[in-house]
Amino acid sequence: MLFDKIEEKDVTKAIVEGFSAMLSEHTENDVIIVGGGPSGLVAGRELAKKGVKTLIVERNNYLGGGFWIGGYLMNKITVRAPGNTVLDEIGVPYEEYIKGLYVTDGPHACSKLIGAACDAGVKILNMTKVDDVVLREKNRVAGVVINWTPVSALPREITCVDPVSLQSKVVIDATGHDAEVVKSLVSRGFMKAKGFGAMWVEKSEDAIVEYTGEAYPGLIVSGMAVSTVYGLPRMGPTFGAMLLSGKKAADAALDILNEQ
Ligand code: 48H
Repeated sequence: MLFDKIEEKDVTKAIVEGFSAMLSEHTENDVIIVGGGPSGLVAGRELAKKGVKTLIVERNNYLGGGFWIGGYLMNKITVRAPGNTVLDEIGVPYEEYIKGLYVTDGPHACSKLIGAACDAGVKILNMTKVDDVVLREKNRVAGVVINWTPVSALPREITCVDPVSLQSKVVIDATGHDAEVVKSLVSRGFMKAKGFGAMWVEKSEDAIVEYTGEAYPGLIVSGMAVSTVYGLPRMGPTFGAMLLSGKKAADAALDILNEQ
């Protein structure tokens, strides 16, 4: 026999015990990042590299969000300088198309970024949808309410399954255009979101990085969610601002953690 002798029950127990230990450990976190797209992955990598206990919650089974493909289902990713510095850091090769605009392969860039976040020590809870927030004194965000995506997603196959909660000192909304965490506060009248603006790449990327930060006590916005909150123009299928917004979101989270 080529393989060691293992029974079915051993395989099941290995999965159950490993998952349960991870989930139990991450009921309390320094930072929870909602959404494992490019901005969430960069933020997670930066924080984990500095020893911050960080969990990414992702509703899909796969991570990467929109970073697998460029526009119009074509799998070339573009990045404007200085966003390419993040590609350099994680060892993704790219070509200069014209001065300041770089092109790389989506699958290579995305899988490297996922690997880099995992290597840094980020833990991932995928197939899990954030449905709501946990609030504390003065309505400060103190965690997220989660459910299995197949239970939570509409149309619901299964009804009447209560969610559970995870606590954290800081939450980062990196859910892209939908700004899902922000939405749960907007629906209660605690904050406002303008909706993302029309496309204007020159204006968009600087503005998104500039506005990345704490948008509500305990809640940082990152990536396209920044555009949705502040009504900033969108940039279309180019990702430099997503990468640098993730870095700035991590810095903002560190500032909050250091103040506590
Ligand atoms: C758990 C969730 C939930 C939820 C969503 O869309 P993303 O790639 O987000 P960003 O901001 O990192 O990058 C945006 C970029 O991909 C893009 O769309 C650009 C640049 N558009 C420009 C333009 O002009 O349109 O990733 C968000 C991730 C996804 O993986 C979602 O599945 C996940 O968040 N997510 N995870 N709970 N409630 N909602």
